[in-house]
Parts: sequence; C-alpha cells; structure tokens
Amino acid sequence: MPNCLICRTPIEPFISFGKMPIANGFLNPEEFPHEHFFDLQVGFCSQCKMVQLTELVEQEKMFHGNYAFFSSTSSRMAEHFRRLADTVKREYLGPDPFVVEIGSNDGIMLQNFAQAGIRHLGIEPSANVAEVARQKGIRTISEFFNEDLARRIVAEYGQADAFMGANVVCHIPYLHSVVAGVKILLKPKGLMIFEDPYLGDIVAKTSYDQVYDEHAFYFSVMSVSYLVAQHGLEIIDVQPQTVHGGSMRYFIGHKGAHPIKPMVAAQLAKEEAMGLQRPETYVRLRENIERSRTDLMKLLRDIKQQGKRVACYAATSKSTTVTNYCGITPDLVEFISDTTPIKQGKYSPGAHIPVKPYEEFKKRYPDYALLFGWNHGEEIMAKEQAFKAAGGKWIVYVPKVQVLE
Ligand code: JHZ
Ligand code: SAH
Repeated sequence: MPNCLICRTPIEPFISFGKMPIANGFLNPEEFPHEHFFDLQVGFCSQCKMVQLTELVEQEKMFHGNYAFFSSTSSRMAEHFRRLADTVKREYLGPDPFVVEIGSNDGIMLQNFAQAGIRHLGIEPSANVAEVARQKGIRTISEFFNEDLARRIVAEYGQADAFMGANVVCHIPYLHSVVAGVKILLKPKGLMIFEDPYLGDIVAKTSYDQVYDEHAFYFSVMSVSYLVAQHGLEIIDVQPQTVHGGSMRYFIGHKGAHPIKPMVAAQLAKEEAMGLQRPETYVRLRENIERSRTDLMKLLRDIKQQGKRVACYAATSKSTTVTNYCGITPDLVEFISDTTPIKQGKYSPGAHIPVKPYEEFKKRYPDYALLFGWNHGEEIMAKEQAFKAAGGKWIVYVPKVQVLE
C-alpha cells in the first residue's frame, strides 16, 4: 500500500479510473505509440483526512516548455484574479510590499501588481507560459517552488507580505517542503493566500473530472489545517469561491499572529456534517461516479443512434479523465472545440479526439455540444446564444448527466 504524502499512514485507493495519459498532453499522431500512461487512483487518509492520488506523474512530464494551459483563456478568471489582487493591495500589504506567486502562469494575477508598480515575483516552471508573463513586464523565474528556493528568494529580495497560489498548491506532491518554504518566506504578519478546487464540492457534485495527474491533492479545511500546523502556521480564514466548479480560498499566517475568523470553525463543522472525515463518504462518491459514467455513455449512444452530431466544447484537462474513464471515442463525438492555439490541430490525450479551433464549431453547429468546460458554463453560455437559437443543445454531466433544453 502507498503511504499518505502528508502523514505517511498507509492508504488504500477508494477508486481507480484505470490507465490515464497526461491530462494536458495533447499530441500528434506520430506521438501516439509513445504516449505515457499511469494508474489514476485516489485514496483517503483516515489519519490526516487528506484525499490524494496514490500514483504520481513526475512533475517534469507535466510542467515544461510546451505546457498547454494558458490561464488567460477565460475572461471571467481574469476578473476573478483582478478582484483578489485588489483585496490584497487594499488589506494585506505593509511598508515596502513584496508579493510572491507560485504557478503564476501567463501573469493573469500578477499583472495587477506589476501594473501598480508593486514589487512582485512569479515562480512558474512552465517556460512557455512564464515567457508570456515576462512579455507583460512581470518578473518571473522558471523553477519549481520548494524550501530551497524560498531561502534563495529571502536572501535576494527579503520576506514577503503575501505568498499566493491559485490552482497550484494542490499540484505539488512534496507539500512539506512547500509549507516549510512559506514559513521562511513570510514576514511576521505575512499571509499565504491560496485557492484550489474544494473537496466538499467534488463530493457534493460528483465532479470527478477534477481528478487527473496534475491534481495530487483534493483539499478540505480539515486536511489543510493538519498540514500547516506541522510547520507552525494556521488557517485564519477560509472563503468559498464559485470558480472552477467550487473552490476554497485559504488564508494562512504564522501561528498566533492574527485573530482567527469564525468562518474557519463554521466550515470545519460543515465538513464534519458532510462526512468528509469518514471513509463511507468516499465509497458513496465512487458509486456516484460510476453511475455518472453509465448515464453519460447511455446518453451519447442514444444520440448517436438518432444520427445526431455531437461536438465537445473546451479541451480541458478535466476532459481527459472523462473521455478515458467513460470511453468516449471519436466515433461518438466529432471533435473538441478549443480556443488555445497550442492545442488546436492536435489530438486529445488517450482518447485521440481531434482538437479543432473554435471557428470550426461556429462554422457548422453540431446538434449537441458536450460541455467539457462546465466550470465556465456561465461565461460560455452567455457567448453561445446563437448556438442555442439555432436549435443546439448542451450536454452537461456535473452535478448530473443532462441535456439542457
Ligand atoms: P479550464 C487547468 O484545468 C489545469 P482545465 C490546472 N491543473 C487547473 O487546475 C486549472 O486549469 C486551473 C478552453 N476554453 O479553465 C481553453 C474554450 O475553448 O476549465 C482551455 O483549453 N472556450 C492548472 O484545463 C480550456 O478551455 C472558452 O470560452 O480543466 C481551459 O479549461 C473557455 C472559457 C475556455 O481548465
Ligand atoms: N494560477 C493560474 C495557473 C494555474 S496552472 C490559474 O489559477 O489559472 C498551474 C501552474 O502551476 C502551471 O502553470 C504550472 O507550471 C505551475 N506549477 C506546477 N508545479 C509548480 C511548483 N512546484 N512551483 C510553482 N509552480 C508550479
């Protein structure tokens, strides 16, 4: 049995999704024979309550100079991060402020600090997206964050008022080194502010497509509290977010440095009531995931039999789990429409569904669009009114499989 990455207790997986490729590994046909696969399985640690992958993919195989996810493809996310940056600027910066962000990608958040002339540093190992940020005038280094890098940053720039990370902390298996680095990097009153998809939402909505190679952890307030306490830090506030299908934002400070907001205890009580501390919850989650797969495949096969056309909307990382776990192949869906140039003209990981530019979707609407970017549903549906007006229907599978009439 593998050991918990946080507390070393042996853990057993509660679900196996089978062999999976790299979620963002869009590829060309000549690369099909060499595609990398691993066992995608998730386990729950009954000791420290951390939900996690039990087999990991090397970080260099996922994050490199051809990384396919560019944060700025969503205008709503840009707005979300602008608001977060405004809050940080208003409430959390002291004299001679310094802001560090890990997983800063194409600069979607740090641009707000750079434009305001605030000292900042982005840590972004994927060199191609980091370069886009540099072009915007954002100081960025291409390295993986860990305790050693934290020491080097303090030596060169001093300590930080804010250490930020969105959709990145849950990507890093060696979290003890990260949190030890944060402890060194933060000023006495400094804050670590990060957000990731929330386990409570995954369980409540059966959003199993949050599970893929990059997401090593599925955090709750319980499991994050345990982790940071090992390093003399504590959660002082939590704020639920609607983005990415339900996320949680955590505010963490040095132990005793800040008053703890009542929301922390309230959210912990909610987690207890939901049963996030009990193994049975994950048995039920597995059953719900299996039912979702059965329902989605039945729907797609019925539509196929009626001779209707289905195309997929947004070649998300999440869709790699859906297509490979459910068995969605190019005979069931024609293509995946996506706005990211680096994905276009390639094939989806594992299932090898062609990825086509968004213009293909607009040129000849399918009868049904399978919404792989369901987390951006509002943004997408607002701009696809013409698809609906032309008789097009959306297929969604979170929180349940259904056709939106
Ligand atoms: P989106 C990635 O997940 C990977 P993904 C990562 N592991 C993570 O946690 C989150 O991001 C933050 C396309 N799109 O945001 C563009 C359209 O085509 O759900 C992108 O290819 N049209 C770091 O990949 C993809 O969706 C649109 O109108 O699941 C992004 O998908 C919109 C809004 C997006 O992230
Ligand atoms: N914060 C952005 C980007 C999320 S994508 C957003 O929310 O949209 C996750 C990013 O984290 C990738 O660009 C990846 O290269 C980066 N990353 C992965 N491991 C990292 C590590 N150990 N340290 C810093 N960044 C890392």
